[in-house]
Amino acid sequence: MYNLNTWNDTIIAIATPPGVGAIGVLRISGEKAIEIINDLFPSKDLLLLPSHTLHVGNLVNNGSIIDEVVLSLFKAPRSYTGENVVEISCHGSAFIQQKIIDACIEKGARLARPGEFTQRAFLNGKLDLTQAEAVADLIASNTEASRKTALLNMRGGFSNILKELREQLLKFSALIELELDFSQEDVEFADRSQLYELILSAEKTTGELLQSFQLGNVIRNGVQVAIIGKPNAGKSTLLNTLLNENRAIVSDIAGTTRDTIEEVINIEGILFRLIDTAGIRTSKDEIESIGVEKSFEKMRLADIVIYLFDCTHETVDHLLAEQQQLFSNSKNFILVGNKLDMMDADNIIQKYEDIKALFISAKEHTHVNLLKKELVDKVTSGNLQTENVIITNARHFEALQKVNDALVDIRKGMDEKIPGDLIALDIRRCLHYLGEITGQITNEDQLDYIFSKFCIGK
Ligand SMILES: Nc1nc2c(ncn2[C@@H]2O[C@H](COP(=O)(O)OP(=O)(O)OP(=O)(O)O)[C@@H](O)[C@H]2O)c(=O)[nH]1
Ligand SMILES: [Mg+2]
Repeated sequence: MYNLNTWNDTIIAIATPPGVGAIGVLRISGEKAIEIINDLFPSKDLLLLPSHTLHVGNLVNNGSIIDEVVLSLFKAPRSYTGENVVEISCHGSAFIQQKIIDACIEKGARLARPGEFTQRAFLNGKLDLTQAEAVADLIASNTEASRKTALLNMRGGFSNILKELREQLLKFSALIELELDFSQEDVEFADRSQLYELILSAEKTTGELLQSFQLGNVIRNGVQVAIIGKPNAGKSTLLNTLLNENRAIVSDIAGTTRDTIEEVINIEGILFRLIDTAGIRTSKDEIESIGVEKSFEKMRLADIVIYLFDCTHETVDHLLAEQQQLFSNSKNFILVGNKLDMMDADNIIQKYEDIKALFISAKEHTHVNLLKKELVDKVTSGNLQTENVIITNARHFEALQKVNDALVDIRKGMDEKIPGDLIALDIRRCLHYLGEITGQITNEDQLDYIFSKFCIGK
């Protein structure tokens, strides 16, 4: 449980990952941070030295040298947390790092809780809540797209949009509330048509942000792609080719893959979760039948389905029937003919002129790049603009939905010409949810929850 009364303590934690490295970095933050390190650093008086400077020397406790270190000095309020901060770069042994922590605790610091540095940055107004959350996303980012989105939000991309919206709504709510004081005189300070315009444009902004969540989710969690088809179509071969490794067993025995196999690849900065499945057929083999059931299950859950067929065997009629039955109203379905290397190109064009499919050779890697491009296009519909603000956080999504509902209520209320005091109520509701996103309105449980998901040292 976070207790705000303890945020005057000076806290310390290892900032680098656990284990042995060439260098380990510890971070200490709080009112006494510089004093505590100064006590352990005999060669200079840090209290007299300017902020944003580096110092090499020995850390010494009870007369014995712990390590030779480099100190980075940040004096309040010009630091990540807004407090006095010293970063200690020491040799990367876990033992040395622990000795430094012990020495600092002896001098009055305590161990930091997960996310406590970032929480302090938030409490000291260095970051708003969406920016603090973006810090956690940035640390967790594993693709170009997730890095870009998190970085943009950490720099305040999302919060700037919300801030602007909030300021405009505040202005109008102030005017409407002023009217209420003059209710006898029947005046309107708040220009109704301007307010109406504002609400419309705010609805548009929140609508776009809400829509971006789907893409945001994909950027954060990856896109599920199920590879489906009859036995021996070459599904496992395709998985291996996309991964560039022999992950799945390939053989000419129909029914080789019985369980689903999942692997992750990164294409143009987007994370795809590929799922190779058991070939679809009716089988007497109990285990294989369970595998086929699982294939259907994965197909239902997938964001994108690749239906792979063997173009040396498959008939157009069967494909059309399959498409009708399985994918009649799915946009995210890619029909792919495999074993192109076994067929003459003209033959293929003739044979399959009635269907829209991509032809590849999984074994020879032919046109696999086209398939990759198709996957990316499906996700982005041709325009993944990670320069735009994208919502990746379910908490923001939920609160924005409430903001959007409140905006709709304001607009409907105005259409029905309801009294100003009722409009003011809806505006306040809208402001409340906006404030919840950025952290201007928070409760302690919510903060606990958000920061407890960080790692220690951040
Ligand atoms: N010529 C040719 N053979 C291929 C190609 N792709 C796969 N094969 C062969 O087709 C056979 C079946 O390949 P798999 O990848 O095991 O097929 P699968 O769809 O995973 O089959 P199940 O796991 O049984 O459902 C193997 O002998 C592969 O070498 C291709 O592009 N060209
Ligand atoms: Mg297989």
